[in-house]
Amino acid sequence: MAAILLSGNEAIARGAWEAGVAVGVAYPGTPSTETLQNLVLMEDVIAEWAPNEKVALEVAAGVSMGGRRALVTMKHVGMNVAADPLFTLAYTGVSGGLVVLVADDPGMHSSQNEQDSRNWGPFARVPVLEPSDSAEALAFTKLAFELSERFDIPVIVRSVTRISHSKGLVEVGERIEAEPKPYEKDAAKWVMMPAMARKRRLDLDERMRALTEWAESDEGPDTVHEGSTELGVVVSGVAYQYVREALPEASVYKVALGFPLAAERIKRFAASVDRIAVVEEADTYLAKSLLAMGIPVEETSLPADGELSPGKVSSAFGMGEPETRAGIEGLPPRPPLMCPGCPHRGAFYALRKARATVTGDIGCYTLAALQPLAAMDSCVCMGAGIGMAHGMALAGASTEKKPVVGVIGDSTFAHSGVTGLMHMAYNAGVGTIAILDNRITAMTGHQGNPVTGRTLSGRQNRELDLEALCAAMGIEHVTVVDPHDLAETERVVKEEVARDELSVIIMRAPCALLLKEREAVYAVNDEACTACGACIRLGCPAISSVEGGKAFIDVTLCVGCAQCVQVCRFDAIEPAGPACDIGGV
Ligand SMILES: Cc1ncc(C[n+]2csc(CCOP(=O)(O)OP(=O)(O)O)c2C)c(N)n1
Repeated sequence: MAAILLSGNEAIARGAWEAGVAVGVAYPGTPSTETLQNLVLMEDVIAEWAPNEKVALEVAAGVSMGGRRALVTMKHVGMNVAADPLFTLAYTGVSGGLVVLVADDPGMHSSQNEQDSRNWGPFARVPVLEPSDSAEALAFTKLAFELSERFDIPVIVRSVTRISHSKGLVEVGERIEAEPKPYEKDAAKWVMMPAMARKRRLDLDERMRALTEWAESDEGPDTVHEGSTELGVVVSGVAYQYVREALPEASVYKVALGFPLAAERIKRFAASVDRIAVVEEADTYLAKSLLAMGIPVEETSLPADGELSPGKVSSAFGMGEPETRAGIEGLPPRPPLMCPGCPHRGAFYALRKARATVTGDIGCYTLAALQPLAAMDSCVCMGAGIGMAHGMALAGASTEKKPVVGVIGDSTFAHSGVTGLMHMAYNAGVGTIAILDNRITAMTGHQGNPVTGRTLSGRQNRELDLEALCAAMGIEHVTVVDPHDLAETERVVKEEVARDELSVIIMRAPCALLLKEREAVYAVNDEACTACGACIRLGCPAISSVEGGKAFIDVTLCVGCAQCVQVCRFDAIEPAGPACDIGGV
C-alpha cells in the first residue's frame, strides 16, 4: 500500500477502479469532470463521454443489468437531467454495482444555481455517501459499490467543489476484479410497468429498511470524534473539516451516510452532549432531519447560502470574526472574458448589430451577457436557449425590428438542444437558432462531444452532421458561416431573422485554444487610430484603451483572428508580425 496525493475526483476514479468498475460514463460538468478523465487512463476500464447525463445513467444501468460494475459522474444540475432513470432504477435495483458521483458547487463557482444533492436521497430513496476528504472519497466509492450490490440499489456519492478539487493523502490499493454476474431474464425486476413497479416499490422500502439497520449497526460508516460534552456538532462531508478547525474542542458526529440516516446513533450522540448543533452548507438537510427526529438542534447564524469556511463557522459560534476579503479589496475587478480570438465574439457582434434579443444557453458564449458585448438576454439551463426562443415568439416578443434568436453551443446542442429544435420544427415555429460550433466543449476544459466526434479515449469517431440533422427535421434554411467573417455573419443574421420561417445558422470556427499557429499578430497604428472605441467594444482581452482613448494591442495575447481589423473604419490596425507557433491544446 502506498499513500499518494490525490484530489477528491482522482480518488473517486481510483476507488472505482480498485472496486473493479468495468465502465465509467459521464457528461462533463464542473466540479466532477476530472473523475472520468482520470478513469480513462486506467487499465481494464471502458470510459465514455455521453451526450448528456440521462444517457450516461442509462448506459450505466445497462452495464449493471448486464452484470458489471458501472460509475456515472455529473455535476449537481446533471442529476436534474438524469433524475428520470434514477428514480425508477431505485425500484429495479441493480445487478452489477451502480454508483453515481454527483458533485455539488456551493457558492456557484461555475454553476447557474446551488443545489444540495443530499436531497436526492429521500426524494428518490437512494443511499447517499458523503466523503469529507480524498481518502474517504476513495474508500466511500469502494463502499458504494459493495452497498449497491448488497442492498440491490444504485448508490450516490455526493461531493462538493472543495472535496473534488482539493488534494489529500490517500492509501491506494490493488484492483479487485468484480466477477461479472450472468444476465438472467427477470421481468418482475427490470420491467417497471405498473403491476411490477407496485411490488418493487414495497421491495424498495424493505431494502431501505435493511440498509438503515446496517447503518445503525457497528458496521455503519458514521463516526464520532469525541471532544467536550459541552457542545456536539453534527456534520457531513466538507463541513467536518471546517468544524474540526474552527471548533477543535467540540464533539463531532460525522454523517457518512446522508441517506438513510442512522437516526438512533445520532439521537444517542445528541443525548451525550449538553448542546447540539448542525453545521452544513447551502441547505438545512441535516438540521431538518434532526429536528424531525425530535433532537433540539440549536439555531446558529450560519449563512443560508454559499460555501462555509472555518472563519464563518467560528464566528457563528461566537468565537471570532469571519474572514475578511482584505487581501483582494481595492484590486481592480477582473470579470471573466472570452479569450482573444474567440469565434463567439464575432457571432455576438453580428447579433447585436441585428438588434436581436438573444435567448442564450450555457457555455463560454454565456460571457456575451457581460459588457461590452451585453448581447445575451437569458441563460437558464442547458438547451433552454432554443425552447425559450420559440416561447418568446409565441408570446409575440419577436418582432421585425427586434428579432429573437436562440443561441446554443455544439456540445449543449447535442446535450439537450436537439429536442428543442425538433419542437420548433414540429410545431412550425418561426425564428432563428444560431448553433455556435467551435468544435469542442470549451467551457469545461475541451472535451470532445458528438458534434466533434472525438471520444474520451481520444478516438476520432463519427461527427454529428448538424446540417443533415437540421435537414432531417425538415428545416429548409440552414446556413453555415465563419463568425470571424464579421460582414458575412452580419449579412446572414440579417437575412435569416427577416424570414417568416424557422432557420438555423451554424456559426462554425474552432475555439481559439485549438489553434496551433496564429495567422499573424496585429498592432495599432497610433497615427491612424482616432480613439473611436469600435475595437474596444469587441471586448477582446488583447485590446485595451491607452492614453487619449487610443487602442493598444498586446501582441503576446493577439492570435490574429482579425475581427478588430474588420471593425476599424480607419485602417488603423495592421499586421505586426509573422505567424508563429502558439502551442495550442
Ligand atoms: C445539466 C448540465 N450539465 C453540465 C453542465 C456543465 N456545462 C456548462 S456549459 C457546458 C458545455 C459547453 O459547451 P458548448 O455548448 O460546446 O459551448 P462552449 O463552451 O464550447 O462555447 C457544460 C458541460 C451544466 N451547466 N448543466
